[in-house]
Amino acid sequence: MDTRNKGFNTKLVHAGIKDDALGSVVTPIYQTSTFAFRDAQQGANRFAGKEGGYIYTRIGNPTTDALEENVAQLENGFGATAMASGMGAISTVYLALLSSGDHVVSTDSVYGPSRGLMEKHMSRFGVESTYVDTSDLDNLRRAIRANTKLVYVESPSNPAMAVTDLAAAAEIAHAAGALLVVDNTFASPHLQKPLDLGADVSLHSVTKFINGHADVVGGIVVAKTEALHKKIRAMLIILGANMDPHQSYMVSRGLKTLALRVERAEENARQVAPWLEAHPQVAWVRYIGLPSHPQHELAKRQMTGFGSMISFELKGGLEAGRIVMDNVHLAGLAVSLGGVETLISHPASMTHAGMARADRLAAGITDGLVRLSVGIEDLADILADLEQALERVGPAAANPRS
Ligand code: LCS
Repeated sequence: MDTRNKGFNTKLVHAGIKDDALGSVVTPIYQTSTFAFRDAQQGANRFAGKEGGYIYTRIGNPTTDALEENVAQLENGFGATAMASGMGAISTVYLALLSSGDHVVSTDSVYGPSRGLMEKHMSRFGVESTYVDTSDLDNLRRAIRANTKLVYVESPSNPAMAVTDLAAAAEIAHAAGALLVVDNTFASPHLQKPLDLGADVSLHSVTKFINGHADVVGGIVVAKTEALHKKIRAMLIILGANMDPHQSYMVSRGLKTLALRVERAEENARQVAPWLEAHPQVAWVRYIGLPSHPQHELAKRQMTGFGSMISFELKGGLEAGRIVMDNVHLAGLAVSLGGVETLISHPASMTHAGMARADRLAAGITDGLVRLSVGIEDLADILADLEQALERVGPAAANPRS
């Protein structure tokens, strides 16, 4: 079925599915490393690109193709490339699009390793980078240099929840002759379509909302044009960070319910965020659906929902946050996010521990920031769990920082 002109939910369920001779309703797992040629000439033709067909799973596999076609359609890209992990996707994009002497401007509060890879490793190969709060476009404009080739934005960012105006960032990048790459993991394709807003590349850790069941690690990159898609795919093939067919099958399975899961989790988060904000133990809450969020209006404009990621800090700072994390029972104390289960974590000592403290603080990732990925459980149970953990902190008034 041609799903390109169908609605988002229809694409989620049907896009990319490969028909097979037995009438399988979903794309089967082609768990094979290689594909036999009819004869030597066919092998030579496939390698020369004179004939279609599969060669070798690092180069292409039908199960992975099905997922790639689905996500490319969801975000209106020319094509998508699936990787072994979100970091596999990010490293492939950096290596495909950057060369020695190039400069990158990026969001200061990106996922820690995305920044670590750039500052600690791409720098060894002569790539320069500047990290700024891209939610203020003047910072982005000021950071652009003559050799800026890439603007790399994470919006909403992990875990500061900073939102960047993607259409404006695309204009600034393009005027400077640079490409705009967006890490769309926190929004998911259901809530934000960066390519429609002017970005050249959108990427995801599919470990999060796209797979949604905390049972697979993976990544995917969607490119707007054929030229960019080919460049990224060629780098992936040579780098070898490809997604395995079984992994692709699992992700395709999870993806079908993306909209249902994201909407249900957001329904909960829309209740949890104001509940936390009103709680006497809580110093501040960052949730893009709250009017108190500095980019709430922008998020409303460029996204179709607010999602389910909440950052907050207790009046008792890190010490109080630790008490809550140690006493939740329903919420899992674990990194990762975007699954059906509620998870709680502490970025400063976990996902962003590799960042210099001064950079971390400048990016709004305070020592006491606690991150909550709200799941699809019953709201009453999520709130009761948080309430009993917050009770362990003791009365707010007795706290030195309250
Ligand atoms: N981009 C974002 C926004 C992420 O949050 C992550 C992982 C990645 C990329 C990398 O993806 P991966 O290789 O792990 O599939 N974020 C994590 C987090 O916040 N906790 O654990 C992993």
